[in-house]
Amino acid sequence: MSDKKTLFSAVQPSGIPTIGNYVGAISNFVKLQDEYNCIYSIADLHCLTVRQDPASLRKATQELLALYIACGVDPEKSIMFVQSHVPAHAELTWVLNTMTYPGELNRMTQYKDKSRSHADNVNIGLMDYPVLMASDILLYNTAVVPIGADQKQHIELTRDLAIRFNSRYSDTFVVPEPIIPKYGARIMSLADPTKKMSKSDENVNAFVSMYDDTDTIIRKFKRAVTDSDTKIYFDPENKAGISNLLTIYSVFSGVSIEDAVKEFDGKGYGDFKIKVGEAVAEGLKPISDKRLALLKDKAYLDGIMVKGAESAFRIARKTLSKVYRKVGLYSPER
Ligand code: ATP
Ligand code: LTN
Repeated sequence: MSDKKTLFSAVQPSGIPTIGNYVGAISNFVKLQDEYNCIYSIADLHCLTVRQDPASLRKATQELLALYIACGVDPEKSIMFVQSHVPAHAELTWVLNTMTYPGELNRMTQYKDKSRSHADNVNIGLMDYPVLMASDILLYNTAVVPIGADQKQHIELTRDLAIRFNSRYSDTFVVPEPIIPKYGARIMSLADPTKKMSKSDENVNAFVSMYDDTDTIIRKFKRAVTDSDTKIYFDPENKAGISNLLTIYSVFSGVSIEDAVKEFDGKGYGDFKIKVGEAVAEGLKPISDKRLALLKDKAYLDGIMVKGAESAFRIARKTLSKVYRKVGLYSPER
């Protein structure tokens, strides 16, 4: 291992990733690959907190690995692995559970939101979700975690748990920092720009998925909810819909928000929406092509998964052994 700092992040294979996941997280996974030792996980255990169709979950797990690679995560540079392939994640969760208070978990925004949207299945795992996420991060001596804005609260809990453990026992965990992009940390729903774009939204017009084709993408942008004004400028508070489209356009076209505002000065909303759709479709096309090609080579993807799990396992096991020893779990001489 080099002397670069470690970066860890993950996405749940809980459905088809959206351009929100791409802009807020995956595109930054690619950009940060040279600066850090990167470890990217597919958080399948987290998915179980919401009811899943088993066959779809298995398929989404393989597809997410293909998507990481298609977006530019390089298996020669970064470790990619499936969370459930490394048992230390669940094991460290148990230890950290004994140091986490119910009040810390039931005030989490995501827990409150998901308890509302999955009222028929408010399970202990849903509440414990942030402790599993803290374990993911802390096992790898992680310095930085690139995430969208919605996950910031979970990183704060991770930091609290690391500090609590370090002060109760002795210095063990690195206390991680979040990396949240300046623009695009919270891509909003196309149907309701006051809500986060989410892959589990039941309205398919609310999100653009990473697997949508060009016609679907353009149609969804044409229907995007904006406002009754006619001017195009960046003001997330008063013009949430237009500002969201400007952010998406900026990320996909590589033009700054200021330049995009100039480019669309005096143009109508209709033309603007089509241009945003075209920029997104153009950006996603090579990713789609590569993803589909990768999915034809299951042996290649499985090979990367196995290799990734082995590398992750080695690092995670070391941290877990240290933790077990420090809390007083006895280990016999072998
Ligand atoms: P679900 O809708 O199933 O709860 P999710 O998309 O919110 O899932 P993940 O798949 O685990 O959750 O998200 C992976 C990463 O994508 C996280 O870093 C998250 O912050 C980021 N992300 C999710 N939605 C957005 C969004 N609308 N804008 C920016 N980043 C996002
Ligand atoms: N909870 C995250 C996904 C996730 C994650 C992580 C992100 C699971 N483990 C560790 C960063 C680091 C989400 O975005 N919903």
